[in-house]
Amino acid sequence: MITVHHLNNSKSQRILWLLEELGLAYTIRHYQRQPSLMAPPEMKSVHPLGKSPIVEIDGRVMAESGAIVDYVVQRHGGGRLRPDPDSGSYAAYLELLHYAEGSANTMLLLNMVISKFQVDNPVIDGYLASQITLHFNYLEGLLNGRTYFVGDDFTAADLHITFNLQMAQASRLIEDRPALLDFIGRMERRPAYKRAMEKGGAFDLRANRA
Ligand SMILES: N[C@@H](CCC(=O)N[C@@H](CS)C(=O)NCC(=O)O)C(=O)O
Repeated sequence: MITVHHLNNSKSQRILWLLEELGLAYTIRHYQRQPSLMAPPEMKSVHPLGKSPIVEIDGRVMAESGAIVDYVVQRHGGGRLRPDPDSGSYAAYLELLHYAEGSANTMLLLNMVISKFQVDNPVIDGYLASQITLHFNYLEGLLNGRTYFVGDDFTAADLHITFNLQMAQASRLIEDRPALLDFIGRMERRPAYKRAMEKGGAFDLRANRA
């Protein structure tokens, strides 16, 4: 049995959605963000970082959403939701999977911190603006003329990057990027996404904004 320690309005939404896409059985333990938006302290009794998601699977406890997605797809996906490792798309799949929580999340977190603490520094503002343009041009370019980010089929990398795009949407960073907004809409209309939303409870990333 898989247990997802699910914090509201957080990256554990990815894991619920993934498990729904794969039709795997799981239970959810729900946690609510504190007024500070931090996770409640009891999550630290499950994993020392106490951040979401945390998943109990195959007798171990895992944190880091990208690693969890990769592990579940490899060990329990039966070849679904990823390109064949011998295909040309596999490297691009892995790249996007790691990019989401690496480069993309760094930029989004920087944006969140700067707006939350109302940092007013033209050098920092200029750097951030250039990074936002760089990363969303990159993502738009990857999707240009395509239905999914990698190959012809929906993969776990599409699922994984959706959270970053939803964060960007909530922070009004991609209002002028219809292809990315259209992608989010298509992902949110997937039946497995809707089931994950029903089971995970209210999900609104605007609540995490400054
Ligand atoms: N890179 C980690 C990020 C984990 C993380 O920071 N999760 C956030 C929710 S999206 C969290 O738990 N925030 C509350 C806190 O830091 O206490 C992952 O992808 O799992």
